Amino acid sequence: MRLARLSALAALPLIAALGGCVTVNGVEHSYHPSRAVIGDFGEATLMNATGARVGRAILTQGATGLLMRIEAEGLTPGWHGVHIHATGQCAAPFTSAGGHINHGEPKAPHGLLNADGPDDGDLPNVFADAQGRVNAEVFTTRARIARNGPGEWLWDADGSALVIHANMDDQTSQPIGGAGDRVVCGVMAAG
Ligand SMILES: [Cu+2]
Repeated sequence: MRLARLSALAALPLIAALGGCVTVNGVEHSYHPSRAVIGDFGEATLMNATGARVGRAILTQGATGLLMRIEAEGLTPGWHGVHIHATGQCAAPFTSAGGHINHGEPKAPHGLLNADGPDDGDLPNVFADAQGRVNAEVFTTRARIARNGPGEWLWDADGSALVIHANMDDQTSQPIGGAGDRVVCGVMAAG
């Protein structure tokens, strides 16, 4: 019993030392560029080409990427390409939103299924039901709203926009996978 107590006491400095190590690692971890601090939120009001509100996107920062919930209506039933565009301006026909965010060096071609891609703005397609409604969540490791972490920072000087296209993105062909016109656009902003 006495020996056990001594052992336990002897172990205390070791536990403290281990704790210190964990803390040190934790501090290093928090500065590691491959992880973001969780907790930042953002949103985008989604507009169609006539300027009507057709939905919203809710952005939530995760440790390794950005989760985006997309709720929209009034779309053509079927698959639609969705991308993060480089400029936070949504004046119809939404060319004001610029090209896709693609700040990598060297810049990568478009397409989640492109052997040399994807670019940073690429996202999976979303599906509009028979009533033209979309409810989806997409996740990307190539964009962030946290100040530090993986991916391109969406709160840069000219902002960013979420764009839904008329057609499905084939995730391979240039420049936008055949996704066609920009039918919905939302300026993304900190929440
Ligand atoms: Cu696009």
